[in-house]
Amino acid sequence: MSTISSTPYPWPYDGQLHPRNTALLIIDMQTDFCGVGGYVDTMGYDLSMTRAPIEPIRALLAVARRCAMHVIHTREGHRPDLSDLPANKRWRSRRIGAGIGDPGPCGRILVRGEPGWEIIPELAPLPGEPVIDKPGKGSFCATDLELILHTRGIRNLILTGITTDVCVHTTMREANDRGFECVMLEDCTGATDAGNHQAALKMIEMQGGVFGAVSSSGAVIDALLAF
Ligand code: C5J
Repeated sequence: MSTISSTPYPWPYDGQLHPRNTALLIIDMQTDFCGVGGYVDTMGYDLSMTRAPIEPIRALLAVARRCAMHVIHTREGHRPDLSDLPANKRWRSRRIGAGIGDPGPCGRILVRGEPGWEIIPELAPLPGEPVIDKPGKGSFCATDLELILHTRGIRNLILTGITTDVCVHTTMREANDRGFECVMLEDCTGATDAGNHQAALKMIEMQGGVFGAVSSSGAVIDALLAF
């Protein structure tokens, strides 16, 4: 039996924690969400909030790789011809002055292949680590993530990345509904709004852990070092 210290219950629920059945999921750590000149910066948000998780994720990633735990990255982005960009998503982004598909300081905003869409160098994927390209907020919608998880025998998901209240939360909800056992790490996530970050974490803990549990990178590192 192995669990990590987390709220509202020690995670995972059944004590079946092992690097072989668990994945570190790193969501959307792209320049567009945390870099100067990217989408979030162009919208005018404080980048320190979405950059805060970089170092905690980097430290956890190093330990996860040493323990041969599964590591999976995601990127939000659209095809260059924008055929997978819903008109309302584009319209809303243009309202706030950062039109998806429009040119910006880091290339076309949230378009696959552009500099802003790349994962930041500090957290660059290694060969063999799957990278899931997704057109939406959730990582399961219009992707092969679920198939990859099943193929690898993964049933526990450690959720990190940005933003807490949007892509990370949507992915946690999607995963929970599919029967995966999820934990979100509070220091390895960040939002464009501090209140939303806190609220997103609080929502997980209601109803006995309605979407899973909340923990920190330190608790996961402690557990991994025991393997
Ligand atoms: C957003 C994301 N916030 N990765 N995307 O639009 O959370």
